[in-house]
Amino acid sequence: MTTERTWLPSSSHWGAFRAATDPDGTLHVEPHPADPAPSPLLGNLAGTVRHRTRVRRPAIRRGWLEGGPGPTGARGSEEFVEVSWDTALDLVAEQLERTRREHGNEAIFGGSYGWSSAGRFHHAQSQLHRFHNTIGGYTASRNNYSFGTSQVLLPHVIGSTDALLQHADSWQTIREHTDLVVAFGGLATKNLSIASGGITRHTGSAALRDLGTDVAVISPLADDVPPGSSWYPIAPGTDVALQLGLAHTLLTSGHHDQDFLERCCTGFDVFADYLLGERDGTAKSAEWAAGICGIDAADIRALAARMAAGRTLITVSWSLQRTEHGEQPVWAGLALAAMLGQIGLPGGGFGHGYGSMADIGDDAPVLRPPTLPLGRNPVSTFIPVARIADLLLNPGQQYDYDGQRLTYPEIRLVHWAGGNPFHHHQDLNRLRRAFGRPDTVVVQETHWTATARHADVVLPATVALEREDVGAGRRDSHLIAMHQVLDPIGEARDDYDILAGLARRLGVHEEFTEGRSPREWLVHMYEQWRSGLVAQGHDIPPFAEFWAAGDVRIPDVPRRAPLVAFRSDPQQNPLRTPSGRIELFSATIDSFGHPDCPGHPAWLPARQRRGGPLHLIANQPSTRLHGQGDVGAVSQGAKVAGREPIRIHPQDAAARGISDGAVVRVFNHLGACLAGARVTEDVRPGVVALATGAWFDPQPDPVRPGETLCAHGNPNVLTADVPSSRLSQGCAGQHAHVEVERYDGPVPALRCSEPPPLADS
Ligand SMILES: Nc1nc2c(c(=O)[nH]1)N[C@H]1C(S)=C(S)[C@@H](COP(=O)(O)OP(=O)(O)OC[C@H]3O[C@@H](n4cnc5c(=O)[nH]c(N)nc54)[C@H](O)[C@@H]3O)O[C@H]1N2
Ligand SMILES: Nc1nc2c(c(=O)[nH]1)N[C@H]1C(S)=C(S)[C@@H](COP(=O)(O)OP(=O)(O)OC[C@H]3O[C@@H](n4cnc5c(=O)[nH]c(N)nc54)[C@H](O)[C@@H]3O)O[C@H]1N2
Ligand SMILES: [Mo]
Repeated sequence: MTTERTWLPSSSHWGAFRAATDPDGTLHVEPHPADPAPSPLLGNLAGTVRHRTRVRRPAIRRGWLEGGPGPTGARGSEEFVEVSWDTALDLVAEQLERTRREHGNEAIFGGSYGWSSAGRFHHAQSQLHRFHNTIGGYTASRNNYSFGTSQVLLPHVIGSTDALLQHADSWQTIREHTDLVVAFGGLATKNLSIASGGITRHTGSAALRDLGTDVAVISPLADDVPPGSSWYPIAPGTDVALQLGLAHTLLTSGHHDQDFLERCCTGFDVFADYLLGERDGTAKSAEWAAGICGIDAADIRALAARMAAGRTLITVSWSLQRTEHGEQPVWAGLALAAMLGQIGLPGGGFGHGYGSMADIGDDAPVLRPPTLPLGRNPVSTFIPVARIADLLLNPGQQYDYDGQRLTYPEIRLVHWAGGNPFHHHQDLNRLRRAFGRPDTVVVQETHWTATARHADVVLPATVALEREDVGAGRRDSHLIAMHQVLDPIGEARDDYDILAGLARRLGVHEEFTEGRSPREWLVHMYEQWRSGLVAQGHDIPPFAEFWAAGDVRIPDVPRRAPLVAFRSDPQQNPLRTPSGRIELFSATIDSFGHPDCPGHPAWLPARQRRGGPLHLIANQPSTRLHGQGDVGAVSQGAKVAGREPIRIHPQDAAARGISDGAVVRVFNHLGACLAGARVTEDVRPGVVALATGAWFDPQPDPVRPGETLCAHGNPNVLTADVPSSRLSQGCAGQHAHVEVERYDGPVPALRCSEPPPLADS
């Protein structure tokens, strides 16, 4: 017996969809009809939006409510008291007011990094920034966790990130023109589920399957290898050695493009001297590289010959720069491509992020979707985003960033909306100490995440399905009319509504809201977007028509190819680098004098790393987006004994008496977690893989008195809180060194999948 369901359109970072509810509240989700390969992550939604870990009422940590604001070690371990909205908003407004009066707006950290949800208006991070801009500003964060190291490096060496990311060649162009793709960091199909802001048509996995081009995949994991390609199972963290070995082979066999290097690049002479070992006495030959990266010298030479024989695309995944010295694999990859001389030719040259995100290689138009105006932040203080724990722990301390000497301000109040630092940051035990420092921590969250549990005031936010919005990614085929499908849970409010309530108490309601309801904002943002396109001659329907139809096709706009123009005439179309060309030696970077990022791409052995004999890869999860959806069916279905799966090679498992399905303890000098063993030849010997995103669940170790562990398997208890380098201060969380042992103690029940202890006021 089937009843007629009313399907309403909505969207998420993992794809557009339509949803319907049964009278009993069951949520049904179907992919957008135009999506040829919908993401399996849609399967997490139904179990997530109504999960018992939803925050239902405003809640305040008992110690803060009774003892007032101030530094404390109690965050993350005390019960919460549920209060009325008026009480919660009055108290937060009072602390915002006190903080800016006594310490200045700089003492408010509003950087609030995180992906929140799809939807251009209710994007929590944007709402929060707009709100703080209306009350005098905040200490901000700069760059992202995704490719924050490249965001600092690339402007110095190729003038911008856009040329490589926004204007990347499409899979179609690669299919037509490319003979060989050399993919450092692989081409992980799992990552192609995701595009920030949404994606209506997933075309990446099919394009990869039918590429019809030779692909050489350089990765320690087999799942980064599309069918039909050759796998080079490299030792993690050694790609630069391989890249230099390839470059040395090209140089000594005369396969480098001298004309391109002279016309379009600067500094090749310095790099060539380095390859030949003119100054350090070490030639970066294929034999030298083989000794470091574990790929045979003969295979390296053969790969170099193949690269020189046809149209070659060298691509480096974002994961490689999310490591110590993360600039180097990106810069060395660019140098290698420059030596082949094909940068600016279709399907050739250098790519960054193929296999990292769905919108790299997509052929949908690059067009700015409707946008919420954020205003201006009167405070100029910022941190590079991954320095959050240093900021809170070390006020007054100086540090380097992109050639500047900056000082950490003193933060008194932290306000987070739409992000989960207890998911995204490294060394979570250190982050817990850092979160003990401010006077007040306010978190707007949909769920009782670890970040919400470490707050003083938790304000319950609606999820996207509980409100109206318009959704699209930066490169998307459709703009989606996101209808409201569900009533807000409990007393949850939209972030906009929460912030408008604070704005009213602080006397800036009119500035913040401009007098518009959410629906009026949607119409306003849409019509602004539409009028720009109509002026360019596109036919876009008015809002009411768009809303009724459920989506609108985003018009095709001409693709730009800045590197093509540059290549054809570097004098007329210079890059925005000091020389106007690709910099294989950067006098600017060299002048900063950082040993961890010299003036040309270089092999920098990892700093002495304690921790253990196994190299841990903490990559993106295939079963969810970061921590989002971890309580959903797809993520839960992949757990092993209720813990996050860790993959380990049969040799390493046998040596430790670990069998498939066993609970293991993963540990190093920074922390420990439990995980569920998956014994598989899909990982290189000596490597273990534990994806990010299992909800952090710190508990007393049942076996070792006085120690704690994450009972669930969050790898960020094991990653070191060190920057990629002093140049970029980027996130280096992709790698750690660990030991793994069989765990025979009592397996603690998870606390993260229940709300924390809540009391009534
Ligand atoms: N070890 C290691 N760590 C990493 C990485 C790695 O490779 N290795 N990768 C890093 C990368 S690339 C990234 S991008 C980060 C991602 O880190 P985050 O973006 O912080 O991770 P998410 O889990 O997506 O967090 C978004 C949060 O927003 C909440 N949310 C969703 N919708 C709303 C809403 O409407 N309102 C409010 N108030 N909240 C909402 C969700 O519940 C969720 O908790 O992680 C980084 N961390
Ligand atoms: N399903 C899913 N997809 C996602 C996300 C998600 O959470 N879930 N997150 C999205 C986000 S925010 C981002 S920024 C992108 C990130 O995109 P990436 O950073 O590229 O993704 P990762 O999965 O972290 O890493 C990709 C692969 O790099 C390989 N790798 C790691 N270390 C090394 C090394 O030293 N050498 C070599 N050669 N390979 C190595 C690993 O095998 C890993 O599978 O992913 C996006 N896509
Ligand atoms: Mo990311």
